[in-house]
Amino acid sequence: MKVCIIGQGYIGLPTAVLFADNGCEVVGVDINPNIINSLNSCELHIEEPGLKEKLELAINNKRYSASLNPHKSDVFIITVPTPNNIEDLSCDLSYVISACESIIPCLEKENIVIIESTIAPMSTNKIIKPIFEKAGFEIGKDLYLAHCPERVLPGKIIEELINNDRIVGGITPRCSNKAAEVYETFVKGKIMKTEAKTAEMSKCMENTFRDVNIALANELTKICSKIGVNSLDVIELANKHPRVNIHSPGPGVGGHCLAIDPYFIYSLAPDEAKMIKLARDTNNSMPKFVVDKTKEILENIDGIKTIEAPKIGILGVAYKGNTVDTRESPSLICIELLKKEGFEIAIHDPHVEDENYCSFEECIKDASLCIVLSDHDEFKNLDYDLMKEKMRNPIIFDTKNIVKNNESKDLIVINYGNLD
Ligand code: SAJ
Repeated sequence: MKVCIIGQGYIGLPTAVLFADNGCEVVGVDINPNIINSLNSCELHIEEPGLKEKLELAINNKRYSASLNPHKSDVFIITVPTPNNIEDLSCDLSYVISACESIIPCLEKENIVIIESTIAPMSTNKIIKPIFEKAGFEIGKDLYLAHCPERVLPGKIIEELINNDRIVGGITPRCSNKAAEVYETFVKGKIMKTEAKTAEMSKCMENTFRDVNIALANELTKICSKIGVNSLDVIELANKHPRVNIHSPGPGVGGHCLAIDPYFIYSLAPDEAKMIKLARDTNNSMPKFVVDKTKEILENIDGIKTIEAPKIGILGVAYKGNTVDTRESPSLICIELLKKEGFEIAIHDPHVEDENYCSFEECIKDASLCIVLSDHDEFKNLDYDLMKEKMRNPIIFDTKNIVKNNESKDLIVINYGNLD
């Protein structure tokens, strides 16, 4: 089977190498020439366990190549980003639309087109289907179109692509059957067939469910910090109940999924989607909460008023642990707010390269406080001795609850459990 995958990011690239790994001839297409050049030289632009080895194998076996243009294939899979439209936060389909238009010259009868990008409910029927009809195809008769949302967690993408159950939403039942056969190539989970609009809503709702649950944990933390209860203990104990699963509070919700997709539903029915919007607002309020708590912590340090602009060391800008991805990262908003408050800011992230970021040692040097904002493995066991030696005031504010309990009285670790 020949497979052409448009978009070689977090989803498109791992999907491409898995098809190649299972005997398919794969072309990975991207509009970014730098990505194409690096992929053809076997270099990754994203960080994902197990991906590099699979890419090397696919290139050596001549089953994978990257290209700026689509090639004739049996199957076309679209994995491009879908941001929010600025005005109303609805789903911006412009990358999906241009990806669909780009494959039209390569399309032949009996081809299968699959949209994996997360899209608002009704998009496949109302916007994507007409693009192919205009090009002369009859969907379900001579071209098969389906929405099959990706559902994998960055950091576990390869494992989850293979083992997760898969939703396949065809425009017609025949479209669903054709798309299901494609995924049978490597998917070990169940392949569940449905309509395109049901698949679209299911995917948006999965991410909304997680966002709402994180908002509940964040709200709990705010309440507990106000009345003097340890919110982390509350979560640990409440989660011992067999039907309770309170999520983890943090500095906010980032990434290209949870911070974006709930708005796709909200913009379609703003009067009804009240809880969904409130959860977004609550999670968006967390960077300000972090900054307010930072100010309170600093106010309690002796002699802090004599420093004009106290230095704060920021540990982590990635939206979550062990990734290079900073899209929608709450850490970036915390940094902006802290700068506006007049603090001197130094930033360190062992995964994210940026000329403005510095080494761990430089970051902590003379700092009155270090704030952990990403749950990278490197931050779980920090060099406490170095911190005690280099920091002006050895205090860590751990917003991700990952810093190991520190026995030493000379270094203070504050997390969401002991904020009061
Ligand atoms: N977060 C919390 N508390 C938690 C869990 C996460 O604050 O208890 C934060 C993270 O730090 C991060 C954000 O939420 O900033 C999102 O991280 P995540 O690990 O929850 O999810 P993503 O965005 O990396 O991946 C999600 C997944 N969706 C669900 O788990 C329902 C993944 O399965 C989807 O495929 C992916 O979105 C996507 O592409 O849509």
